[in-house]
This record gives sequence, C-alpha cells and structure tokens, in this order.
Amino acid sequence: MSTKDLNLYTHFNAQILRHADDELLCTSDGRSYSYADAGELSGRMAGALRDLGATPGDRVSVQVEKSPESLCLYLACLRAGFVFHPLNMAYTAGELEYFLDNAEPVLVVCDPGNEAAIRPIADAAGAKNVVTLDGDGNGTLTEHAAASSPDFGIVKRQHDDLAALLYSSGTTGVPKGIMLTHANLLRNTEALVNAWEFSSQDRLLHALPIFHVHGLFVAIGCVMLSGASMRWLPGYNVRDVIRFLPECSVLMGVPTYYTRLLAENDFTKEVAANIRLFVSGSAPLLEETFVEFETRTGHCILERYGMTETNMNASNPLKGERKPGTVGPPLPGVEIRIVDDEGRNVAVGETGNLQVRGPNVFIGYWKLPDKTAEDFTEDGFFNTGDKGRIDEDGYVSIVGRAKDMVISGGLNVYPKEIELFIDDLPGVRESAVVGVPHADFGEGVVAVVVPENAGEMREADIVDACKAELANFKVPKRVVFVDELPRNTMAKVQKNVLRETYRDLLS
Ligand code: MCA
Repeated sequence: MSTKDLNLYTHFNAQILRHADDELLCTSDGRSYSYADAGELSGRMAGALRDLGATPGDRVSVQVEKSPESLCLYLACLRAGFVFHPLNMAYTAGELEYFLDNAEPVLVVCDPGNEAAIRPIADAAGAKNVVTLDGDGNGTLTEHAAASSPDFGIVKRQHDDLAALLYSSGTTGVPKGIMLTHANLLRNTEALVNAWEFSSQDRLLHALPIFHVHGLFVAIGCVMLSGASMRWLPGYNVRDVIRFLPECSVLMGVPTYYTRLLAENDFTKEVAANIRLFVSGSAPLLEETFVEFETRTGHCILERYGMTETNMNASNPLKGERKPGTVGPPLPGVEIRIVDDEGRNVAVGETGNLQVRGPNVFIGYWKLPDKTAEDFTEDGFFNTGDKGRIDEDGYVSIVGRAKDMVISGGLNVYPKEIELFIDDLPGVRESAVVGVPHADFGEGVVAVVVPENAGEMREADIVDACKAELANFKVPKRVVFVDELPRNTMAKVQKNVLRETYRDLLS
C-alpha cells in the first residue's frame, strides 16, 4: 500500500502555501480571510483542541453557526487527524443526546447560547470538554486558539483513517453514523475539480450549510483543492445571492435555491452573466426548473448525484450535453450498475437497484458492522437504496427510492423517525408520514394520524409536540386526521395511496 499522506488537509495546504496572500473567502459584510489566515487559524485551533484532550482518531462533535471560524475548525480537525462530526443547528437537545451518546466525542464545540443545555449531554456521553464558538467567531474555542501556536503541523493519515462522521437517520428511524475517510474525500474532490475544471480563477458563491456533504466537502473541497475563492454567506438568502452572483463564477445549491431565484423578477441574464457553472444536487431537479432557468439565463444547470455514504457519484458534463432529468454519467473512477432484486445486471434503459463502487464510497456504518455488511455486495458495491436506470449514452437517471425517505429542501427526512415520535404522543393510535409535492421545498412532510378518539386532537397538538423535540425541517407541514390508514392485504400501510390522496395538500 502507498505511504503517500492522504490527509485531505495536506492537499489543501499545498494551495495554502501557493496562494498564501490570496483571498480564500469574503463574508457578506466584507471581512476577508486569506489562505494564510485559514492556515494560521486552523493551526491555532488544532493546537487548542489537542491541549483540551483530543488525539488523532477522536471525534470532535460540532454544532455551531456557519462562519469563517467554523470553516477553520473543520480544517483544524482534518490537519490534526480528529474526526469531524458536524451537526445541524436545527437539532434539538433530545436529538443531540442520541448523536453524542453514539459518536462518543472527546470534545464538543457548540454555540454559547446552547452551552448550558449541551454540557450535561456531553458529560453523559463522556466528553472531556465543551468549548464554544458563535456565529461571529467568538467563544472559548477562539480564546484557547489565541493562546496556541499557529505552527501545528499536519498529522499523516492513511487509507482507512476517518476524516468525518456524518449521520443519516435511516429507515428504521435510528440514525447511523457514516464513516468517511480522508481518502474518500480526497479522491472524490480530485474527481470533481477535474470534472468541473475548478481553478484559482474561480469564485464560488457559498450559501450552503456546512454540516452536510454538499456545502462541506463538495463546495469547500473544490475551492480549497484548486486555490479558488468564495463569497461566504451565513445561509441562503435570495437577495444576497442576487447581489453577489455577478462577482462569482460558480454557484452550488439544492433545487430550492434555483426555484427561489426564478421567483425573483430581477434575477436576469445579466445577473448570471459571469457564472460559468450552476450546480444542483441533493434532491431531484425538476425538468421545468431546468428549462425555465435556461430560458431566463441561457445557462443549463448541471445536475449531479451523490449521497452522504458515497459523496458524489455522477455528474452531467461540464462540456457536452446536460440532459434534464438525468444526473449524467458516473464520475471517473466511480462504477455505477443497475441490478435486479437478485443482483443481476439489467439491460440498458431498464430500471433497477442502483449500486456504486469506488474510492468515494464510505468504509461503513459507525459501530454497525452487520448493517454495513448487509448494504454491501460481495464484490464491494454499495446498495444505495435508489432506483435508477442508465441510458444508451451512459447517463444515469434516478427514478425512485426503494427506501422510505422524503427529501425536503435538500434535507433527507425519514418518515419512520417521525412516525415513532408521533405514535408515542398521548391520544394517538398510529400514524403514517409521507412526502408530497411542495412548491418551495420540492417535497414537504405530511403526517396522517389516527387518533384514539375522533375529534379530540388538533393539528397544532401534533405540530407543537414535533417542534419541541424534532429538528424544524422534520416537522410536518400539515397533519390530517383519519379513522384508519389504508392497508394492503399484507396489512402494510399503502403510502402510495396516501401520497396520491394528499398530493395537493401543500401546493
Ligand atoms: C427550513 N425549513 C424547512 C427546511 N428548511 N422545512 C422543510 N425542509 C427544509 N429543508 C422550515 C423551517 O423549519 C421554518 O419553519 C421555515 O422552513 C423557514 O425556515 P428558514 O430557516 O428561514 O428556512 P431557510 O433558511 O429559507 O432554509 C431553507 C433552505 C435550507 C435554504 C432550503 O433548508 C437549506 O439550505 N437547505 C439545503 C440543505 C443542504 O445543504 N442539503 C445538502 C445535504 P417554521 O417557520 O415553521 O419554523 S448533502 C446531500 O444531500 C447529498 C450528499 C448531496 O448529494 O448533496
């Protein structure tokens, strides 16, 4: 095996050295950070985290607002060999309890406003320390970092060394930790930089959250591996996006970003004139959005396909035809095959189960070897749970999901998790959760509830209870009460019937 250092940061560092004085990012209020600044602050943070008790391989759980400092915290973990465990700011204390208990972090970094609630959870999970970082870059982590040396060095990482642990809820309702290695991230980012021809001339408009693959690995990875720069927004605000697009060359987003742009009259061809690449992913891009975007701006949005377990698998081409409704051919080095339920390859154009193999694919679920074994074939393909087909030109289309999942505004929601929660509420006999079309989020969550006693529950009872315990994007947009759920002869709830019955509820 090669002894080449696979630490992703080593490869970012080559750009930090080459572009030391160049801008890495500029915030929406005009604060500029150079590549050298990022190198220095990440070194200080790495030293601070080490002094607080972290050693290579330890998890560092992070639930903080997006800021230049939170980006440096990610870089610090990479360079020190700590396993970065990012958490959505929307997670509630109850959800965090599960994540921290399962990930067993040595350190937890949180917003100062949440410290009182998180400290006992972190203590119970065995963390040695909790430090804080707010959206302006202040907090006890920053204080520790200021007292540390910037000269940290880079911890060498080999093939199976973890870079990050990201959770996905899963169809059982219990979240699973997805183990991503430095090699996974490095190889996939290299493939994307080549496929999309990123260079130091690029400026990316970064409006995505940085607790998911899209904003964290794809967007930041392409920038930092190519010496490019970013306009760094704290979140997606369509007015800011329109304001900053003219100075940028690339935008990455979920389909909601594009439908929201199209809803603005002053989003014009001129505003988009400097952009060379609009990328969409994390959820299906409707063909009508693709067409309307092209008509308005002259640009064909490039749709690509990935998932947390695999990073990016396929991409429409930078040069060549971008076919709406497809996610393009597999990226170089990635193999995609479509098989039937017996594992046999299907004919070209036939629909089947989509499987992936390549250096991008994760090494397994955290502490779940049996589940890992179940999801991989004997010849090393990962069963994505997506249904797909490949056309005669090699373009892949995702045509459905074998697993029960809703994608809302680019975020995966697993109905089982919400059903388990609602079923436990007093007055509820049972429930079924489905996704139905939503004009803004693509799909929105609807809960269909059978109460113990008809007429005794209100929609607000369920919504308020969910809001108190579940991350906001999982909260049903509507709740409907029924006397019974439709079931097939095997007594299985017919979710397709529910999806059809309530298909216009959110539009
Ligand atoms: C916010 N809300 C949502 C969502 N986001 N509801 C459903 N789905 C959502 N995604 C709710 C809030 O609870 C709130 O409800 C109301 O909408 C407004 O909230 P706000 O925070 O103002 O919304 P926003 O800032 O406009 O956010 C919407 C968003 C955001 C911009 C679409 O969700 C977003 O940035 N999504 C991108 C997620 C992403 O990065 N996905 C990549 C995953 P209320 O008013 O009732 O409180 S990586 C991945 O999937 C794979 C690997 C891949 O291939 O990329």
